[in-house]
Amino acid sequence: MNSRTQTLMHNEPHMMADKFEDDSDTSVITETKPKTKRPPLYKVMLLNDDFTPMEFVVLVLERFFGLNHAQAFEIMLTVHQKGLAVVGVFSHEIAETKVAQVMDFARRHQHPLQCTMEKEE
Ligand code: TYC
Repeated sequence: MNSRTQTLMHNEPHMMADKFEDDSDTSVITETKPKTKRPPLYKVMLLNDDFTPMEFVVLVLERFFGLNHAQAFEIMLTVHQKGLAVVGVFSHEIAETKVAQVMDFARRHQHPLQCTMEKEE
């Protein structure tokens, strides 16, 4: 039984005709609560590399993740120093779009910048 299902069983006092067939009164009530499950969220991450210019990463964070210049610079530095950072958390569809936009923008400018997504646990 899980948290969404409650089962109530009840056996009335009874006389059994023989000990192998118990057809006595038994009631079973099962209530199932309708459960709405929230969709999973996905972390979008930027990865560090040795070649993409810092200002290009800042521009990416401003353009595709709606950060102001100070926020963008701070997250760029975190990626530079730690190797990667989560830059946002989104639905699967939005996360996929962000990754595609960043990868396409980097490719068009011939920078090796990598952007990935991962399910949030
Ligand atoms: N490490 C790069 C440099 O020194 C800057 C950089 C930061 C690159 C963040 C990628 O996701 C990145 N030019």
